[in-house]
Amino acid sequence: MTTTETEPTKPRVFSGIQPTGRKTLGNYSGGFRQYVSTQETGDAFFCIVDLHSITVDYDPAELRESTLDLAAMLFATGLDAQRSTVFCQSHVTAHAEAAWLLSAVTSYGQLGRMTQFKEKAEGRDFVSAGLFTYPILMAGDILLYQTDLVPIGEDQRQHLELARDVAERFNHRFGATFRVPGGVFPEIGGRIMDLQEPTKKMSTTLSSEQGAVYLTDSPDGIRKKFRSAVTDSEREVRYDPDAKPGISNLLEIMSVATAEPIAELERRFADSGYGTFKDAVGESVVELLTPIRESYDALRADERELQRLLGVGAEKARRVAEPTIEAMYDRMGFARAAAGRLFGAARPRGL
Ligand code: ATP
Ligand code: LTN
Repeated sequence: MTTTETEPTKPRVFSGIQPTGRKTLGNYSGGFRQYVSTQETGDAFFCIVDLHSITVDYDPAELRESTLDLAAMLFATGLDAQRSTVFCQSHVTAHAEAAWLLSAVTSYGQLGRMTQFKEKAEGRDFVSAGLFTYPILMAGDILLYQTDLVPIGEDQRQHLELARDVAERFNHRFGATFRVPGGVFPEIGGRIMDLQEPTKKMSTTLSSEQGAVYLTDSPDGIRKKFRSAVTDSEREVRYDPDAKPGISNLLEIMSVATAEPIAELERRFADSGYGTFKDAVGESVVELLTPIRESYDALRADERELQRLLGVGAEKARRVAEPTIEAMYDRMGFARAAAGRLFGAARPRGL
């Protein structure tokens, strides 16, 4: 007798990261580090979300460069092109199409409640419509791939919630089309704070030079930033984010860098002054980032190889996104041309 045992399918993993500015230790903690660990367990897609980057003021020449910078950093932090699909959002036109179609099932009121929109719009002379509709594009990114798991930092929780609402509303209105994705958040380091203003998140676009640690900072630059990190007037290394945001942030950072539990770090530094503790945190980050920076420099030097890898990724991504975008058009009632994309294309994965 033959049995046809089907292998359990791996969860589909998807995340996106913007090619703007220099990537920070916060991005490492909530982003890169989680991409590498989820790549081990799932069928993973990582997208350089260049279409998202045009929602705030930007320079076209810089965007081109920082797209390759980010591709090099994704591989330098441990993504393996054999196992993960790394690609650029604008290379797969279904992303822009999905955003428009999903705008029909996205609530204007919910978009207005997004904290990232409010923070980024505040005090600007010009606020683009794209900054407002940004979460719809992100929902499309995720839903096109029938994603199970989305590794992200805490700041993206609200956007993921919106993506889930959009998926459910579409499924309800037009018939089952999307998987409803879940988030993967780090236990420690889901929200790394600014070193100078520890009640605000360390941000690519909003932090000051001294407040953010960049993945390409020099060892001495890193040491200096930690030495001048804002703490409090007590002399106790204790984890208490409400009362001691600066010290708690440093404990989280060191725990991320060394994989040691926070309680153990508290014990180790119980009798040290803040100066000794800050130096130790800085040194642990130097140790974490030095090999990454070296690998980044080597990978970034070969642009053709980076472009080749992104080309391979885009081809795979297009193939995987195609059945979903087709199903979306179909279920929403669009008459499809006989040539080109076929009416009644393959059903999306698992539905
Ligand atoms: P901005 O700071 O301008 O809002 P960003 O750095 O959040 O931009 P991305 O580079 O696209 O935007 O973020 C990539 C990933 O890094 C996301 O999953 C995000 O949640 C995570 N991330 C960003 N900042 C932090 C932080 N301070 N702590 C933990 N995770 C973070
Ligand atoms: N909005 C996210 C970037 C992003 C993303 C995504 C993350 C765009 N599309 C899809 C996860 C899944 C940010 O600002 N960090």
